[in-house]
Amino acid sequence: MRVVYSEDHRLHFPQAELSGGQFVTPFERPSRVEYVLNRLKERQLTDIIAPDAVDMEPVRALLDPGYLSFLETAWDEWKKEGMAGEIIAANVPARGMHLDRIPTNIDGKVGYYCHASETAITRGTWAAALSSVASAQTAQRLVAAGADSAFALCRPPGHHATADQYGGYCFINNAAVAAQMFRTSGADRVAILDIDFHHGNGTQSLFYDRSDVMFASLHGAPQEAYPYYLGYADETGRGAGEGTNLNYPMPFGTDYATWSAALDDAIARIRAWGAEALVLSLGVDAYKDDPISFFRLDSDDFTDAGRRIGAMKLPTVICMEGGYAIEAVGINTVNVLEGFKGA
Ligand code: 7XA
Ligand code: ZN
Repeated sequence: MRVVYSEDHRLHFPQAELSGGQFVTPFERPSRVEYVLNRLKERQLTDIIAPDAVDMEPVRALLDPGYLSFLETAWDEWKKEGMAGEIIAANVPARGMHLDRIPTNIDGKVGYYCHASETAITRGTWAAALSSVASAQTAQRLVAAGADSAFALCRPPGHHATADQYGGYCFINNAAVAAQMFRTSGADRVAILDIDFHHGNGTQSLFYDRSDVMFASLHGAPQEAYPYYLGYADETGRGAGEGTNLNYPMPFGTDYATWSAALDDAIARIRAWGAEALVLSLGVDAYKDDPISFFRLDSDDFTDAGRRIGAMKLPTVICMEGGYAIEAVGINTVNVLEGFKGA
């Protein structure tokens, strides 16, 4: 399986994440990618290429122009305003406030376009986010041209990013852009399967009203887990999209037996719906030792999950999302890829 990856991910390296009332070294850090690359090489998966230049058209087709312009200029505006540190949202429009009037002050704009303040923007965030979505786009083009699958080693990840908000370490929704590109390259029905521990609220929101893209997500129940305010089982889609949104929230301590039963159900629903192409949002933070998650999957379980997903035999783009048990991120990610290929 070809791997697409850009060294420009390193341009996004925040020094701080707001966690537990403290500033800590971000869990989402550049070395995550190094662990995956090292493991790929250990397993002789060395067909690794750099992405083509980003194509903004499919990005613009999905995302709000004001949001894209904000991401592009936020760092310069922040510095011009005399802010000393990294960009961290300190104010957000809360219940009862205007959700439709965008402040001109950068501090106000940051809150408007952000949904979670753990995520910092730095000087290189925009360039890194573009390189990440470029990897997803190149992977999609490879698959559209006939490869059975390709792995986009995206960083920063994307599945929490909506049309106009960043958060959860995500800025541009890489998987959503790949799905949109499958639509324009001829697939009538595209499924996005999200196995990251966290609900893919951004992906859900981007396709919630659409009947041509199915979204299925296995995740920690929102009562207990970030992103907290979306991801319930009764969110099934709206209007034309009714029935094409599938959420599988699961409680603290969920093991592979329960998790894989949900996976099988999602796979059966995607198959029955008639998906012609698949985008896999691959987070490996359902791992038992992940520091910010609470499922109990073991490394071997990721191989089995990859096998089950590969058995769908759909043209598949795999986009990297989360996973923070740093020593195991490479093993677990590559286990999914090997299981997928072995199916
Ligand atoms: O899949 N998403 C992640 O792995 C990011 C989760 C961010 C949690 C931070 C909570 N403040
Ligand atoms: Zn996650």
